[in-house]
Amino acid sequence: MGSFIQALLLAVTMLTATIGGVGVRAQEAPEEPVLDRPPGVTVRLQENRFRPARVTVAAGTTVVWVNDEEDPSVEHNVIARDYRWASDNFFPGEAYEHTFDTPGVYRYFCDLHGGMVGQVIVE
Ligand SMILES: [Cu+2]
Repeated sequence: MGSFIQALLLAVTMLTATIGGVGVRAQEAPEEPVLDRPPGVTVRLQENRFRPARVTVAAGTTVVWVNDEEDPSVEHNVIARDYRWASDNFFPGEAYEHTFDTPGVYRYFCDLHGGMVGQVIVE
């Protein structure tokens, strides 16, 4: 029984260390996860705007939206105007991604901030 409890404690300790490690890394270098991703296009969410607000990409490209607000309490979301895809709300340091396989013009917005709109042109 003693060894079982020891094993359980060890597992909890390792899990806590893992969670703590992820949290620290995300706070110190919020852009790092983006750099680790396969080639794609990044749109930054800053000052309640999408930057750049319009990107043109090849079919099959993954677009990554990164909440880059300085105020850690400012959430955003990314919602297709036709509602075919949508993120949940996400905080600074977090990201949402969507892969565009079909050519066309894809308009989107953040429903938390009026006028926060953008578009992805897929060629
Ligand atoms: Cu927003």
